[in-house]
Amino acid sequence: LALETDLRRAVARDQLVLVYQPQLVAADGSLAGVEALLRWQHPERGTVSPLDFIPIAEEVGIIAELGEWALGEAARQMVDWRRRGIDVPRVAVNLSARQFHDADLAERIEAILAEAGASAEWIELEITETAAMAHPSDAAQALERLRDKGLQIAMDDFGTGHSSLATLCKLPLNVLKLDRGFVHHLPDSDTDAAVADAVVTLACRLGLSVVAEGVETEAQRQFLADTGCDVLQGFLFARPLSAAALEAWLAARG
Ligand code: G
Ligand code: G
Ligand code: MN
Ligand code: NA
Repeated sequence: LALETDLRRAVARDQLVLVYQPQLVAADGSLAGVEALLRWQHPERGTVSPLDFIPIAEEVGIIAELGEWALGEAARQMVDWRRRGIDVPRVAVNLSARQFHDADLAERIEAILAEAGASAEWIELEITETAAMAHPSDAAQALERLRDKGLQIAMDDFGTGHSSLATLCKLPLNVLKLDRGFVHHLPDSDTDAAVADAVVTLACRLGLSVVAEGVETEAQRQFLADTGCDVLQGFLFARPLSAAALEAWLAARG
């Protein structure tokens, strides 16, 4: 497969980039952080979505390399922003289910951050509910080691997987990300409103914060803020932006 061969060379050829989507504090609109999202700039195909190449990377066994590149790049970007006085409090980086099963994940992550000169407190790792629940006791151990090193842990796409609530309560999480599938039909859908409300209540009782993703309308923003979501992310505020475009976006907000 041509794409697979190309992907194996993408890191060495500098074809991967990160884009950054702002996450805003619901209460006052200030910047809570950004989510880093991978893009592959293919010389002939143009920009390839992670939806298309992450599964290939997982299948051919190079997801760790891609994931570690993304973490290192996000960490280097944070160091650069700090040095230049650009205040981005935190960056969220997605982890694939496969990476998550590396026995030495925490040590590798620590080494990547050390090499970049980045602090663990600046980094939030996003893992999907499906990844965490596939092997919950391994997940709990791996997450505990990451949290001990000072990283924040977010459960991505929350509500779409098969969490047993008993298992969820045992995971050392900091954040639940309400899946955008539950946000899309707000505020009209009574069932989605009930889900959003239940997730906020659960998170609050467990001492976690809630990030709502896929916020596209002012009515959704208002509803989610009123419901008690802590942080909001979506096209209403900004699309995923290149580092330079994010800097311009921040400067324009004052
Ligand atoms: O930006 P969006 O279309 O870009 O992302 C699509 C999907 O790809 C999302 O589910 C997102 O979590 C995933 N994704 C984006 N960047 C990364 C990454 O660096 N690593 C992993 N494992 N998944 C990513
Ligand atoms: O699965 P994960 O949450 O990591 O994916 C982030 C994905 O969500 C990316 O593909 C990103 O481009 C997309 N995204 C971000 N904001 C919005 C939004 O407001 N609406 C929609 N439809 N997608 C969004
Ligand atoms: Mn994510
Ligand atoms: Na998500």
